Amino acid sequence: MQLLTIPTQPIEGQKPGTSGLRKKTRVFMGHHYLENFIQATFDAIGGAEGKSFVLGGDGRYFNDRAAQVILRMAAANGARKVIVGQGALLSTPAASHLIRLNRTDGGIILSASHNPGGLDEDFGVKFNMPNGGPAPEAVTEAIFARTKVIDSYRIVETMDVDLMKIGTQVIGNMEVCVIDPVADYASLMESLFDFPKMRALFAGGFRMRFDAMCAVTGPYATEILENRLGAPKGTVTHGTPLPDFGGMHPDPNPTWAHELMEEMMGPDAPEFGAASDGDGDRNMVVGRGIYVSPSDSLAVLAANAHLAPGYRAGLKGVARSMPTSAAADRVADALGIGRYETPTGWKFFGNLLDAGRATLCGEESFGTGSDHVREKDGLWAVLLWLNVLAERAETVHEILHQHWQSFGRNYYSRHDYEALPVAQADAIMNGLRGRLADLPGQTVEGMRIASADDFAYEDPVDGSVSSGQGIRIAFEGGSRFVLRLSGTGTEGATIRLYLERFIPGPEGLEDEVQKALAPMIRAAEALAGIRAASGRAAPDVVT
Ligand code: VG1
Ligand code: CO
Repeated sequence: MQLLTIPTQPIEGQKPGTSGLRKKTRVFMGHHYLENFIQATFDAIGGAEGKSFVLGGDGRYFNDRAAQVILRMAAANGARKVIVGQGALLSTPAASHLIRLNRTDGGIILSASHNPGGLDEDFGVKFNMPNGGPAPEAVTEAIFARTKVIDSYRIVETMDVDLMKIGTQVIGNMEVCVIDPVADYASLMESLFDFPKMRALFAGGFRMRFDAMCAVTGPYATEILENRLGAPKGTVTHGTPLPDFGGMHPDPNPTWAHELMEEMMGPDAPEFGAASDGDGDRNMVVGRGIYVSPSDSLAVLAANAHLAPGYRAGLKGVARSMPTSAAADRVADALGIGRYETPTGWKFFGNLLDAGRATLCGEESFGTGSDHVREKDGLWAVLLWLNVLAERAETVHEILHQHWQSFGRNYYSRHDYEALPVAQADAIMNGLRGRLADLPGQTVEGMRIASADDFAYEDPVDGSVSSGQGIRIAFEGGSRFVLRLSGTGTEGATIRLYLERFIPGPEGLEDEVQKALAPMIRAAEALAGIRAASGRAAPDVVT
């Protein structure tokens, strides 16, 4: 086996976004592209010498090849040990758990999450810290800085490791431990939730559908729902991870998980439905005939988490990303616990979780999680819902409607304008940004603007500041819209328009969402002019 130092040159654009580096698969497969980024990552964390890591991905095209390259590079950089999921598979939350469980020095997750996979689709790499959470901005900036000056990378020449064989193999002095990707994660779930009660629920005829969207959650959901909780075989659909996700777009929302939505809204719908994304950190939850928005899901889970054994002692606090609706805030206030508003992306929750300030976290983009790991966790959220359903013996419909009666309802929707020309998207954002100071006090669509700003966050734990995190226009009475650019896309620029309208109740809680938001939608167009500037008649995706 030969240790090689390969000369290379910086490659432009290796800047991690909201969640790791995401590019077209062919770009990642390009000459030295992956190698440069991995070497830059090792360099940015002070080298890999003597360190241990977790490695796995969502099974998309190039996952297996990339894993072999990373193993050879880890060995060449002096790593002591790498724990790999069998078949190079690990869901993002399972990887986070394994980092914590084995106290490794971090982990490398191969995924472009909810982006489609395949030779002509997307690939991604993210680095997670020893706490199991995504690298914070200071680290991703350091990685990016290294990619700009890199002149060589280290790799060993050797045969592929057999990643299907459970057990320990070696590359030079480095151990490669291939493990069952599901077992430790399933035990963690069993420690948090009342499995006997949930088993009894299924034994009593409760029906559920879980759509794994041909992505990584399939084996996890099958083991936990069908094998351990006794849900009938076939409860999990699209349960085998495929390199191109079977052509599906593994984004669990009503648009992309339409098969599940049709079943749940149909005549013979099961009681409960759920879906997860490419790497298993997102979730969508649906009841028979009723869709639960992610913001509402976070609020309902915050109000009911104490019903599950792992959260019986109560929550320390609830954190949500800024564009997520304020529904969870009112639950936190009612519980008398802390609440936090962070920029988009899970990396901003890590400090709050580590410091014991927050127990539950959530994002409007179908992400929910807790302090059991340091990533959002799709299956965890579904199991917490199941545990609540088993305890309360009520339907999703009843639980959601009672929640709105108690707390009021935040009508909520996100409108995505995808793959706009970058200059056009920037012009729209800058146009609105330039007028922020003049907006407060003005009236649009009969609503008075209470405040307008570009969100900046000061981390209450380490004092770091992140600015330019989204333009917020708030109206009197608690309604608002938010505009920000996506940091996960691989083509052009995507503008996300987040719309929210608060109705305290008891009247007006049952309206159709887009209808209830119509004044906000008109106000956003009047002020930001997305449709006027882009010529698009409507958003590409509405969630
Ligand atoms: C999107 C979501 C954000 C989420 C991120 C990663 O980012 O809006 O809430 O944390 O994806 O999720 P952006 O910058 O495109 O809006 V995942 O499941 O891709 O790891
Ligand atoms: Co994801």
